[in-house]
Amino acid sequence: MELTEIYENVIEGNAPGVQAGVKSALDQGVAAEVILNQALISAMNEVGRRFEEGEFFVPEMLVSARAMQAGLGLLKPFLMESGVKAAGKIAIGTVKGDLHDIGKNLVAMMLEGAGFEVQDLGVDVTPDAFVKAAQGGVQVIGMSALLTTTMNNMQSTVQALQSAGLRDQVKVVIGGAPVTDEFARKIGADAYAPDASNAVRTVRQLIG
Ligand code: B12
Repeated sequence: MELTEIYENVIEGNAPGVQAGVKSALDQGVAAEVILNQALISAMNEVGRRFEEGEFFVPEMLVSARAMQAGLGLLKPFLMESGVKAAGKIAIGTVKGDLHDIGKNLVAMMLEGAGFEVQDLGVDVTPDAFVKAAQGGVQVIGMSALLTTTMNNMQSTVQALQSAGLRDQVKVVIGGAPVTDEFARKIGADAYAPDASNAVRTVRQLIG
């Protein structure tokens, strides 16, 4: 079965294997969301578990991440449901000190597919860079953090927006594995979303 094969290939860091599996699953009519959730994301969860257990180290995590991204590239056109256009502008980035970008890229991709104009600020984004983006006229600032040590930089960004007098002009939405709804409220963000499809729904609500 393709899904198990894709899952195994992500864990082994076999990018060509992942791509072949994704192509073949798509050819067989397996939905892109199913491939994403049941093969790619669940494999990354297992990679995280193995890292935690000391079975995997950073190099293994990295090759798995590359293999996942190779698969994600093929899913992109299928995940980007077309239709509604120009729903608004959002700038998204991974906060300062944090290099994890798979989730952020996925959220950016889904937002684009939903008709938003997305400015991707990349990784290791300083509060200042978020402020500059807000000055550029986006309606929403999206922040991603995967580390408990970097999630506090979300708060620094909210404060920087405040100091720059921009807090009332932009909505702030945050996400990433360690982030919660409660944390979002605590740091003065407008919203939290647990995954990419909820991110689209949340941003729509914030703007609408
Ligand atoms: C892949 C990976 C890496 C790769 C990243 C490659 C890349 N290009 O992104 C590499 C190897 C570089 C890496 C490095 C490190 N990592 Co790492 N990594 C992971 C891993 C296995 C998977 C993350 C991932 O991509 N998941 C898949 C995506 C799709 O999920 P996601 O990011 O959560 O995103 C979803 C949602 O959270 C949400 N979302 C995400 N962003 C946003 C933003 C907005 C606005 C919204 C609304 C929603 C949203 O939507 C997404 C889609 O559904 C996790 C384990 C895990 N289970 O999370 C560890 C993990 C995050 N890493 C960890 C650690 C410790 C590190 C290192 C410190 C290791 C080291 N000793 O060097 C470094 C830190 C480097 C740095 N400065 O950032 C720990 C963090 C522990 C902690 N509590 O802080 C984890 C949890 C592993 C573990 N179990 O211990 N890592």
